[in-house]
Amino acid sequence: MHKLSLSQFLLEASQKKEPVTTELSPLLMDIAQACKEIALSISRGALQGTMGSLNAQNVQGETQKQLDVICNDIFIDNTSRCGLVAGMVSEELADIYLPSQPSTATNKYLLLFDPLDGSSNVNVNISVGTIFSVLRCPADISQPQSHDFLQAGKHQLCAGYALYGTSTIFVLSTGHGVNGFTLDTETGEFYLTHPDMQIPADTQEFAINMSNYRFWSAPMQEYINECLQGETGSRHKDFSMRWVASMVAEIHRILYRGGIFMYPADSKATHGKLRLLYEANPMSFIVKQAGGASSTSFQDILDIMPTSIHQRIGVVMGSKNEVIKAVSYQNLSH
Ligand code: AHM
Ligand code: MG
Repeated sequence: MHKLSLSQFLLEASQKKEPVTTELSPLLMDIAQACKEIALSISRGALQGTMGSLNAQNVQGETQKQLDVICNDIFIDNTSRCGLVAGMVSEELADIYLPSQPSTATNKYLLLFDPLDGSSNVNVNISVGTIFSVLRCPADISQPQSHDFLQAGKHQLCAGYALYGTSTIFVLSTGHGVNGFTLDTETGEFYLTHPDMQIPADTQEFAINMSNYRFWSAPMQEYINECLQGETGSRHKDFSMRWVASMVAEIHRILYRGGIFMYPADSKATHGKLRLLYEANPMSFIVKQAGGASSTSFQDILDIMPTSIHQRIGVVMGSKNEVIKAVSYQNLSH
């Protein structure tokens, strides 16, 4: 069986005259390399003595794990080299990061990432991931500042994630659909295994942290109540529920077989839990490219004009018709 490697895939995209993919290819190969190294580091966690927490908190006030910091360093090391990145935003860094060698490329990019999403799962051997987003660096800016990163998600040039699960899968969109590549641990190459991923428009599976029920808005409670009533309720169909507490695993499952993923803003987390620039936006870009939808319940996530680099947001995303349905409860309440 002929297998198409990630580098061959990017070359073919260049031949099809996809300018963004062509320009970003060196950076995408560096990101893929970072993800391979992160996969290795995570898999060796207990053996290399890196499973613990640090006596430190990140800018979100969350306790950092040793692996959060290690994965952040791996990601920065690998992506600073190609000379295309003018600046970075990471979940693990309070401020923006500028590579020590300023980019001299004509077209420069901004890289935003969560190096180890779902890291509370890492000690218990459950899937975690890396999420990334690429924006254009404004013209004539070689040393970007925080405000240069505050661009609506619809302006992303590229987004992707790596899922470290039973195998390592790298999923990518440069605005021409969504493709998934599996790491062959024998050759060290990613190969195309999930071409043109499409999210089914309808679903009978939802993902939400039910323990937050009492904090949700009345429309969100009502939506979930009706899912739980199943065949006997107004939805006339039974639903199943999943919650991995690892957004990358959740979204990957939805890309594969449909579903709706929700982490709404509520009375406990009034701005939501997930971060707009390096969690909600890249995942929304991928979900939309795969035919799905994403919303805060009030607004399309990709239309939001960010106000700060670590901004949080409520999230409802996945199968298009189910997202429309979930958001409609909110609208009915007005
Ligand atoms: P993190 O970036 O600190 O790992 O937090 C994000 C994660 C998501 O992957 C997941 O959807 C969510 O937090 C789980 O939250 P909870 O533990 O409240 O269920
Ligand atoms: Mg995260």
